[in-house]
This record gives sequence, C-alpha cells and structure tokens, in this order.
Amino acid sequence: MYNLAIIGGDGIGNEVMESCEYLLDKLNLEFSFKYGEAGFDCFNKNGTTLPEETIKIASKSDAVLFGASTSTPGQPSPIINLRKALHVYANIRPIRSYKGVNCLRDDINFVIVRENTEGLYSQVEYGDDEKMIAERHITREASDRISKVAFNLCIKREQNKVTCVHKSNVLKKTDGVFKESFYNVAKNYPQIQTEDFYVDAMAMYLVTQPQNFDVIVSTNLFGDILSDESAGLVGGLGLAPSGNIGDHNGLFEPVHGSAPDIAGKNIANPCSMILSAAMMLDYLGEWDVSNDIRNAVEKVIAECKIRTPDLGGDACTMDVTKAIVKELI
Ligand code: GGG
Repeated sequence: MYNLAIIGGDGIGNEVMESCEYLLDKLNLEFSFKYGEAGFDCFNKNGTTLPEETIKIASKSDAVLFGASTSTPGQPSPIINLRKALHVYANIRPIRSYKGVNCLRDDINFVIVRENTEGLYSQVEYGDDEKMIAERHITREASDRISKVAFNLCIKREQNKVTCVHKSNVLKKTDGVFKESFYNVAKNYPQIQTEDFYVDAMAMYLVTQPQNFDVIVSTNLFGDILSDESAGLVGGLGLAPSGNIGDHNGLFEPVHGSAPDIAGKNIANPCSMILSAAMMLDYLGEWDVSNDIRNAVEKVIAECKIRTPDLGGDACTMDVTKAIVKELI
C-alpha cells in the first residue's frame, strides 16, 4: 500500500488530478490518498497558499502528486515552498518526441535537470518603488549535488553526455561556481562526455540541434525557462511531466501551470499529469506499471483519434484518460 499526498491546487491542476486518480484507481496497486490544499483558492479560503497541514501530509507520504498553482499577488509560491519544505532538490523534466505529434524532429530525447532550491527562485526580493532587488543564491553544495544527479541520471538513461547551462560570462561569481562545480563533479564520471553553453546560446541550440542533447543541467530559473521551450519542440506542455526528487521525498507534477484560460472547460490534456504519475511509480520501484502507463499514453497519442485541443483534437480530459486506461486493462 502506498500513501500518496494529493494536492490538486488551482485551475486545471484539479482537473488533471481527477484524471490521474481515476487512472491510479484502475491499476493493480493499492493506494491510500490524503488530500492537501495549496494555491490561490487555498489562500482565499485559509489566508495562506501553503498550509502547515499540507506540508505535514506531504512529508508523511510515500510520494506527492501536485497539480498546478495560480500565482497569488503578494504571496510566496506554494509549489516552490513545498519543494523546499520537502528538500526535493532535483527537478527532473524529460522531453521526447511522440509519434503522431507535430514535433520539431522525431528523434528528440533528453532530460533537463533543474536545481530546485536556490538560484533566482530564492524569493528574497526587496527595495522600494524606484528600485527592486531579487537575490540569486548559488552555493557550491547545491551545485555539486545537482551535477551529481545529472551524471547519475545520464548513466541510468544509458546516454553519453551531460550539458551544463549557465551564464558565467556575466554572472561571474554565481554561475562561475555552478560551472566550476559541474567540471569538478565530472572528474568522477570520466566515461561521460561534458560540454557547457551560455543559456542564450543554449536557447538557440535547443531549436537548431535538439537531437544532440542527452542530459542538461542548469540553475533554477534557466532550467525552468528551457524546459518550457523544450516542451514546445515536442508538442507543448500537455506532454511534459516532471519529478522533484530529494533524499527522502518525491513530488511529481506536470510542468504546466493552472491555465486559467481553459480551466473549467474540461479540455486540459491529462497526459503530462499521468506521465508524472508514471515517474512517481518509477520512484516507488513499480517499473512495470510505469512502463505500461507510458506505452498506453504513447499508443493513444499515436492513434490520433482521441486527443485534447492542444494536440489538435476535440476530446475532453476524461475521454483521453479513459482511452489511456482502456489500453492499460
Ligand atoms: N505544476 C507547475 C505549476 O503549478 N506551475 C505554476 C506556477 O509556478 N505557478 C506560480 C506559483 O505557484 O506561484
């Protein structure tokens, strides 16, 4: 029996979470669900975007599933703070081409490893009406830790190269440390090729040569931006899952946000949430089930019959979910 914390959050986060729970219920595994609140609606109800109770539920669970949150003016981000509270320091965002989807190329298969605890997402900002300052924290400890995750993931994925992305020509101290740490860690992995690019150049290379990347490691903000760009290469955010992994916890969420423009219309693509649940099952050691889920998603997408509007179809969220479940059982 796995104890899962379920946090739908806001907007389509709740809709794709409903799909995910529907699918998990049909698997040959036992789950107990505990529900937590977070986000904009939670703030309006409870006066906080991330109640202590939610952190408690999440930290006591075997794994956390998170939908999406809408930014609340003047309040800290619940998802950034939840990642911090759970010490899930590595944000793993796989990107791949799917048959039947309008991808830039059909041979894209890389993963972005994003540092999750510091960088410009420190949320330390201050100043007055005339000048605002945002602190960008980079430590050697967190940089070493995330580079190790990237190299180990490269070995696990049986790939050959890790690419470090930074802006050390301008951010000489902070990204100087990030880059230096990357090459120090690389010495322990002599069998793996290494390279590094400035983030601006990398933004272009992702478009001009995405097939050349295996594992990409970067700081918090750059990793966030590049992963949305990367999702755009392979059909959009509807197919972009993610896992936030630490030494004691795992939190799994679609890369997309709460999408207020389509919330309530039942047309959100559930695949990124379902693929995030597959990543959770990998984390829990249920590799056969997670592979079955990925194969089912792949099949439904490749058939091009039942798909949500983001992929050019007219099916609703639950139609796609049921089609995936049908492939599974
Ligand atoms: N699943 C990722 C997600 O919810 N992203 C939306 C996001 O970052 N919202 C801003 C916030 O929570 O402050």
